[in-house]
Amino acid sequence: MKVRKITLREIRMPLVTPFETSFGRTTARRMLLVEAESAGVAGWGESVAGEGPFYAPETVETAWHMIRDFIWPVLKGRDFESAAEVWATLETIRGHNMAKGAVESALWDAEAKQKGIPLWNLLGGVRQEITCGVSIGIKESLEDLVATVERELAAGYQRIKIKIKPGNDVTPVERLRLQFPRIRMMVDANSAYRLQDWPHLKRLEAYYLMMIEQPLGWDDIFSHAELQRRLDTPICLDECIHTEEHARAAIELGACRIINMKLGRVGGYTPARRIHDLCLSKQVPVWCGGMLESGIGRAHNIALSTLENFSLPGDVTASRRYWTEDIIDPEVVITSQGTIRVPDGPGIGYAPRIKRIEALTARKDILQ
Ligand code: OSB
Ligand code: MG
Repeated sequence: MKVRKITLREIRMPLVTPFETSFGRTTARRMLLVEAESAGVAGWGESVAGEGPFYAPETVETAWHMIRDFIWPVLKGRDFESAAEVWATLETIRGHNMAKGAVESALWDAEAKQKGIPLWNLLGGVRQEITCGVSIGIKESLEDLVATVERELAAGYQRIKIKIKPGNDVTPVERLRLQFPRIRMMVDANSAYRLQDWPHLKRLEAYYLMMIEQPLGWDDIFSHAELQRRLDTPICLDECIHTEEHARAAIELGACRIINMKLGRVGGYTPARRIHDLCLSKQVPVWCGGMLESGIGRAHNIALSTLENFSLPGDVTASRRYWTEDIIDPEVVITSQGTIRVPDGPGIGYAPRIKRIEALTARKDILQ
């Protein structure tokens, strides 16, 4: 597969409701979409880089720069046997996984479309229905939080994750546990605590959490190992895992017992599958995280979630939780059982709504 042309678009979409984490509040998303053309077929990818460097170092702006000035020059004119070869050719570029992941995933979509098969199939997925949980941002009040959880449970979602930060942790967790004694529940701190906070984090253990996601420093695997030794609740790492080497270090050091997988954070399907296989061999479950994606990124998360070791509900949810109108057709919907049925069509299996995408486009660049 020769990559003839890449179209970059930055689109802007307001969120249905603001999303607050320990690192900030998001009211609208700017996202970079990649349309990669190969043999007359268009593959689509989405960079999950944020507006600012607050979850990870990359931003929309750095991803744009990397794709235009470094990734495209490497890919231009190359002829690949398959998308599985793309990631290795980008290895000379250090880091910038979200930029790489956007392009790499678009080429996987293109390859699946060329072969006329669903992307999940090309990836080696094993299921056609994935289980879903929700990630709930920090709320103004406990009443608001309880009402939100009630609504998500009524919609069918199988597990509830709430964002926490110092000063807003034990109280909401206790309140939810009292109200919902039997639900599957977890928390995500997005690196808001230090190791010396461990006695405070230990108080969360009274509430039967499935896991505590990324409590400590975004790049601090070692301290998570220290913390995991002091906790019975499994730690799940998100921000810390950017490479297969990080995953290996985290598992061997005992820094986590579960890994949150994000295509963008690790740089595409090739590294994601390697980390997946490593975790499978070490009996470490993985689940698919989310980054407030548009339908394009959502579709990729659905395909990724079909791999064997995605054995816990992910943060992959219906389009309408975030967008009044998504950019794919059909939109992502969940069943009353809290699952998403994986589409059967070629590639990602959802059609980009080109007119709507163009209407939302704030800037565009064609690389050829
Ligand atoms: O830490 O998982 C995270 C959103 C933005 C940045 C980081 C995270 C999140 C979420 C939202 O938790 C997951 C979703 O897309 O629903
Ligand atoms: Mg997280």
